Amino acid sequence: MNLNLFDHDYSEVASGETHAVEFLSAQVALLRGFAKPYMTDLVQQLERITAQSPFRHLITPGGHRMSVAMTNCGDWGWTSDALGYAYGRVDPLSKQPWPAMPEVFKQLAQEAAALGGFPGYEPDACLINQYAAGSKLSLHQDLNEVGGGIPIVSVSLGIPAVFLLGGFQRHDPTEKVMLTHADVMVWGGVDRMRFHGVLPIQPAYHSLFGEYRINLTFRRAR
Ligand code: MD3
Ligand code: FE
Repeated sequence: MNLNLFDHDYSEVASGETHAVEFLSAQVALLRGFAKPYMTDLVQQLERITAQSPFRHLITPGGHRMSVAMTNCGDWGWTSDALGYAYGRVDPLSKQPWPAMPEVFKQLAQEAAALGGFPGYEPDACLINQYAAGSKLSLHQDLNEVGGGIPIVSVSLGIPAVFLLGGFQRHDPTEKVMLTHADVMVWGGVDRMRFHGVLPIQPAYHSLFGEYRINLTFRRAR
């Protein structure tokens, strides 16, 4: 795959917001540092969400404990159990609805999506992944959401990760992309069904997030 890392655009959205956008593929946009201005609010809201619905290690249908710990906010939350993967309105741990999606999350996702070429984005789910040293996410496709190429917006926080961007078949070659604190990715349209994953996280320390990497992925579940 040809990563046009030098093909820089400088995009502007309705709000007047501008930011440098690197297109890694036709409809995969990388906005380095885009989450910086939102950081204080993001940290505060993450504390509120995880107090209500704590991070937990899900068991896959194959019986494996995931090394990434997860929680959700929004109308729908992604979970996994022995029966399969699915979106639900209730957190199986707290037995309460998932915490509401904070306005600042919605605003960040919407502005990033617009800069990535997807105006009018209305996510109804946000999966929150917590990586410690050694946590990884094997190559997979995200298949539990509605179709139509509606984008996923990803926000990386804390210690760095090497992200694997693959093709449309499991054994297609992958490209490595370093994702660091406050980087935002938007991927939709033709690129929405690409295989992707995260290599085992190296031990590191971040002043705001300690020994962890947190990744928010905004989605349209329904
Ligand atoms: C897919 N999370 O939760 S998001 C997941 O960093 C997930 O926690 C990863 O995969 C994480 O399902 C990656 C970032 C991402 C960026 C670009 C992509 C996923 C992509 C391009 C194509 C397909
Ligand atoms: Fe994924």
